[in-house]
Order: sequence, then C-alpha cells, then structure tokens
Amino acid sequence: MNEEEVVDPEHPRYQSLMIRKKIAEAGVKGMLADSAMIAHGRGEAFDYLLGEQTIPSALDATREAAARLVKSNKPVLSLNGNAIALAGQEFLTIASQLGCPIEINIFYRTPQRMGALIGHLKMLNQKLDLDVEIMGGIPDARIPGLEGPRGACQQDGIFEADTVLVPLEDGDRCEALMAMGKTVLVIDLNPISRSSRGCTVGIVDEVTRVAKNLIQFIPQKPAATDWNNDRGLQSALDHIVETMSNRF
Ligand code: PTJ
Repeated sequence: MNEEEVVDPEHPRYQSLMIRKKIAEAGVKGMLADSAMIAHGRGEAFDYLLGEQTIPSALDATREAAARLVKSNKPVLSLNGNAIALAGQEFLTIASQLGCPIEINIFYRTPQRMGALIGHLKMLNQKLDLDVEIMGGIPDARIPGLEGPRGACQQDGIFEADTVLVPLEDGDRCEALMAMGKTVLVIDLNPISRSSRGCTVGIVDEVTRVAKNLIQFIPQKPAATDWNNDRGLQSALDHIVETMSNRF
C-alpha cells in the first residue's frame, strides 16, 4: 500500500492499516530508528494471532498497571520512538492524569532523533493544552549495568523513579531496571519476550489500545493485587494457541 493512499474505513483491517500509516509518517519525520518498521511488523504478527483485540488477561494486566502507577510515589513513563509515534498523545494524557514526567529513552540514540521526538511531544503538549514535563534530552545519570547510549537517563526521572512504564522495551534494559528495584510495567505484544517475562506486570496488547485503556482505568484508582505475571503471560499464550487450533 502506498502511504499516500487514503485508507478505506470499511477495510477489514482498517485500524491496523491506520497504525501502520502512523509509523510510516513518523519515519518520514525522522522520529524512528531504521529498524522501527521491522519491530512494528513483529508486533503486528503477534497482534494478528491475538485477533487484533484486547484479550481479557491483557485488560486485567492494564488495570493492574494503572493501580501500580496510581499508588506509585514517583512514576515515570519511559517512551521510545515507536511508542511516541503511535500513542504520544495518549501518553501525554496519562502523564497529566498521574502528574508525572515522560522521559524519552531510545535504543538507537542520535541528537537528530531526540530533537524530533522532543519536538513532537512538545507540539502535542501545546495542542492538548497540557504542561507535561518532557525529560531525556540532557541525561545526567546511568542505569547500572547497561552499556552505551541506552543506559543514559535522567537523575530525577528514570533513575529515581519507583515505577517505570516501558512500552516496547528491550530485554536488557527491563532487566537492569528490575535490578534497580523498580516496579517495571511493560507493554509488548510478544508474550515470550524477555521484557514480558522479566518485568513486574507484562501487558500483552497493542500499545495504542493499552494507552486508551489506561486513560479509562487511572481515574478509577483501582487497587493493586499480588499480580502473578507468569499467569498473565500464560493466558495470552493459551489464547493464541486456542485461536490457532480453532482456525480450520
Ligand atoms: O526508538 P528506539 O531507538 O528505542 O527503537 C525502538 C525499536 C522498537 C526499534 C527497538 O526497541 C527494537 O528493535 O525493538 P524489538 O527488539 O524489535 O522489540 C520490539 C517489541 O515490541 C517486540 O516484541 C514486538 O512484538 C513489540 N511490539 C511492536 N509493535 C508493538 C509492540 N508491542 C505493542 N504494541 C505495538 N504496536
């Protein structure tokens, strides 16, 4: 499909095509890593197997993540290129609900990409008439055990946070944040990724749908439970296996 084409709302995979279009457009604006589309395609494959819907265990995990964010003393939303491209507006709304900052933390860090991502969030902040603090531009601390630019973070942001929401996270960074004793909330369509398995609460769902659900849950101030992450991930896997075995 040519990204210039208008997507027909009657198309059976309209939502998925619109999401893909957002990624393509953000790529043109210089916000994304070269491999962003590949990472997105991996997510799409899992989403297809999940039926491109929020399954019940993912909704439970999202409610749990909302509960952990609400009760946190110092939450931070750590966003990468894909998450900002797909749900920047929704994450600003969530940060404003929680009164917390967004810290941009990207795997493939260049000054040009950081500038484009900060600029995009500032533009959305203005459009939504919000005043969410955008961190990450001038890192002054390091996540212990992580080499290279992805370990760079801000002292009063990710470094001191007790709870970090990390959509589309890389496994190493998730592990390093857990090793710092933080509550780590991951959004990843892959239920067997290291991030999903190694975090406190793994939400196996598409980032745009999760962000919209979080906006609904946060004002309800749900109570946190003794969440069993393995059980949540197993439910997602069971759902995929069931969907596939009922196919023919
Ligand atoms: O912006 P940067 O520099 O931090 O780079 C971001 C990417 C995404 C390129 C980088 O982190 C990367 O290469 O990621 P991976 O290792 O391919 O992992 C991406 C994970 O996110 C995979 O497990 C996908 O299944 C999942 N994923 C992709 N798209 C979505 C998703 N999960 C939820 N919603 C999506 N839309």
